[in-house]
Amino acid sequence: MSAGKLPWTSWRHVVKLDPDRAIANHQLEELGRIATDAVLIGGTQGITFEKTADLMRRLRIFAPSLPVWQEISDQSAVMPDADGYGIPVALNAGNTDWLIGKHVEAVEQFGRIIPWERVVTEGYIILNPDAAVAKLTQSAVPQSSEKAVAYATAAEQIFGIRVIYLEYSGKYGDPDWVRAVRQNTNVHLVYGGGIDSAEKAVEMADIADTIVVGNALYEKGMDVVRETVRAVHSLRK
Ligand code: 1GP
Repeated sequence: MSAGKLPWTSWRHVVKLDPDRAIANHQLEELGRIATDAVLIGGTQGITFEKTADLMRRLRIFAPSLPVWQEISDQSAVMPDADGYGIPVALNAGNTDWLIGKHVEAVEQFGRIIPWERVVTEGYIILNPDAAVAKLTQSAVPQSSEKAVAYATAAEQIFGIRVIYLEYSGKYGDPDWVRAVRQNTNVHLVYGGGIDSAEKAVEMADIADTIVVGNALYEKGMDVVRETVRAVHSLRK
């Protein structure tokens, strides 16, 4: 964000919806009733304009009160009517396209029409070497929590990034690593990966500012979302 309060700051529980995966209208309706704080539309593979537009349109119809943000991974699928945009910067990408290359291309092409006041930079640290995003970005996955902290500190202090996303996508992460980053930075800390129960949600939400639930919704259904939202909101922070 260019100025003011980051919308992220009040979000404790976010659901990530992948346009490449099927979700029924009644599930979106249910999602609207469960008090998750926001929906983030994003994914790594198979993202097209058509699939993203369909999901966006149905969210507006069936869950009209939910804030819908889009995490942009492909500039051909940008939704003009999203409430805001997360721009991932893959801090540990081996392929610099995902660190700055694609961002420069997008600015060259769309710079004058990008609503910067609705854009948040997400400094991703990819921590699961088996995740699709690790392969796509050819990530150098940190081998120690000290290295993960160094990435986060460099992002915060050198690059001025205010949101760090610890991405374990598909795998439950190590709370000690998340805690180490928490204790050594003042960023808004987002955790995502493998949250499929109230216990895991509480454990990570107790450390991070925002937790993201993705895969479990598709694998286990809406009960997981309900259970994790309730668990997170029972914590004081
Ligand atoms: C993925 O961090 C999110 O980008 C959530 O991870 O799909 O493992 O829940 P899961």
